[in-house]
Amino acid sequence: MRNRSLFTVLAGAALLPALAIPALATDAPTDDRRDATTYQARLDPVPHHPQADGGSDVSGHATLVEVDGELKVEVRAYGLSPLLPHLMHIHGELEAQNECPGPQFRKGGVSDRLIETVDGLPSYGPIQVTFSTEGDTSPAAALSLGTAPVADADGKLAYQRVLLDVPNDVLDELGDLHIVIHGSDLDGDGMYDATPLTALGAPLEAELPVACGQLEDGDGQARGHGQGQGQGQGHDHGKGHHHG
Ligand SMILES: [Cu+2]
Repeated sequence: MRNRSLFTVLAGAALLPALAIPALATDAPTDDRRDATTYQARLDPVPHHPQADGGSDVSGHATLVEVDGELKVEVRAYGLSPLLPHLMHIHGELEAQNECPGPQFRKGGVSDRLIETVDGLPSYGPIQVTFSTEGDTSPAAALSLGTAPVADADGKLAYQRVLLDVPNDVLDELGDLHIVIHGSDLDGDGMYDATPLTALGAPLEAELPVACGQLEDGDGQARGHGQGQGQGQGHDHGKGHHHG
């Protein structure tokens, strides 16, 4: 039963990849920028054991702009499993320091060579916000593959949405929180396998964290609103491959 409903959800998501790439050229009127605060995160691969992660090598960039309690989110990521939905969240313990997990967090769960979502919780903290394509953006939607953004055939993902229901205590703490992207087709069969299940009760491939980045107050003077592929952000990407 569980497997069947998972496949139904995945099939639905795969049929509607266009939904994941909203071309919002004209968006909310943020021009007057009252009290706008910008946060940026460089997303780097989660350090699974390289022989256990199916060659996963996901990078990306997130820009969050908070204006009057609304949160405009833009995420671009590369190297994701193509044509599959990728759960994305803001993680973090409020009023605490958080960080992206290092290799020492591989322990536990299905595999001691993978950093499963639960394995990483002590590092990046619990889910606070879900970057869904529509509807609920709360932690309740954290595992909803049907509304998760879908990567294109090249493994690229572009997500943009204005979130209206982010709690104020989360908005106040954004500078201490993290963005995590999930989902890796470990065996490369073009789908998320229904098993094994992790401690979350979710299929490992669908929930495996693949990229993580710390949000930093990027205020200054928003260098290049709507920046392109993340170059010139003052970070050395080091990876040198952006998959087109
Ligand atoms: Cu997450």
